[in-house]
Amino acid sequence: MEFGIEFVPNEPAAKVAYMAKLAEDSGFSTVWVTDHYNNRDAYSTLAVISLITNKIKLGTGVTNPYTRNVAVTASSIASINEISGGRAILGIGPGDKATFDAMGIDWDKPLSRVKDSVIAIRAFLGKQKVNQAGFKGASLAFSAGKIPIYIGAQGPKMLELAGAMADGVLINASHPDDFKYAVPVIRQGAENAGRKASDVKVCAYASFSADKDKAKAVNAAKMVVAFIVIGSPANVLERHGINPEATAKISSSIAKGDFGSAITGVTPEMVDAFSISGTPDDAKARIEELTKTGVDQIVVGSPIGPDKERSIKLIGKSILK
Ligand code: F42
Repeated sequence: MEFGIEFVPNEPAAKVAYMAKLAEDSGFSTVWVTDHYNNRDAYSTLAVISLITNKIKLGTGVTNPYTRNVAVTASSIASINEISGGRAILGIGPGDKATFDAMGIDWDKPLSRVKDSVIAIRAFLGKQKVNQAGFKGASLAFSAGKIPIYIGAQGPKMLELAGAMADGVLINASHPDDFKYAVPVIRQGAENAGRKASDVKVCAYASFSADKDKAKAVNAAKMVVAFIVIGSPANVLERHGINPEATAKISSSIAKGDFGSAITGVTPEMVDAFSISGTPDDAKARIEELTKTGVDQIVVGSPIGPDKERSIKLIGKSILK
């Protein structure tokens, strides 16, 4: 099992890069930086991380084809690949509807948009002239090297698309049941496209919270879990037996800005379904289950733990080594 780690650039790049260096020293293989217009810029953050690390791979986790023109995305990730000595990975997904609404962006045909964008970006990275996806002979003026492309996916069609064309898939989920559903869909997509299942790395982009004190770890995860619960489609909540009334209560608390009540509304079942939370031994048990479902990489995502720095060291010492 490989281990990646997610950082949200909601702090200055130097701080995120400090944590990324700690993650590298603790044994993580990949750092994924999220992309939302209202946080620090993902590529600037990755550039700073590139300069203070030596071997950890560096990915956008994930960007999208709506807020950035994909010719610019190709140039940005190629630059990160150059700065880092070939360590870049492009993570791209359809994006986050809530932020698009606020930006006045239409979420038009996300599936085809991701597919066309990946084809165009591969062509840009191969220094070809691009004449699809609305481009009229655009091309990059420099060579980027080989950069893997991972697709962020949850829905069945996006998972199938990832199986058909991506080097990997980043799935926002933490529970084996979600992967028992997703992995066969990805593999079918790969098979239909004449590829091998092993051509597509499956990554569990999981909400993760580790501490020696289980209660502290679980409490730190609750706010993240609350947001996942209210953002999850009905079929996913049903898969985990989550009561719709409990979900509606959390949703209404968050809408009112009453985060205390939202946290109180998060049940142990919700924590179990939507995060990997607890002591390192609890996490190891869950990781073993995920391995059996076909997951290749666990991405340790927010909150990481009640004290991020301490938790990275703890995960490194007790889970990764
Ligand atoms: N989003 C961000 O904006 N920033 C991030 O940093 C970020 C990180 C991240 C990490 C891991 C991860 O898994 C997701 C992440 N996301 C992030 C969210 C990501 O961008 C997507 O929102 C998320 O993966 C959800 O995608 P989805 O697979 O559920 O796809 C949506 C669009 C969906 O509805 N898919 C359907 C499906 O079955 O897969 C298909 C919908 C469809 O077929 N649409 C048709 C089409 O052509 O697109 C059009 C249908 C019509 O009627 O028009």
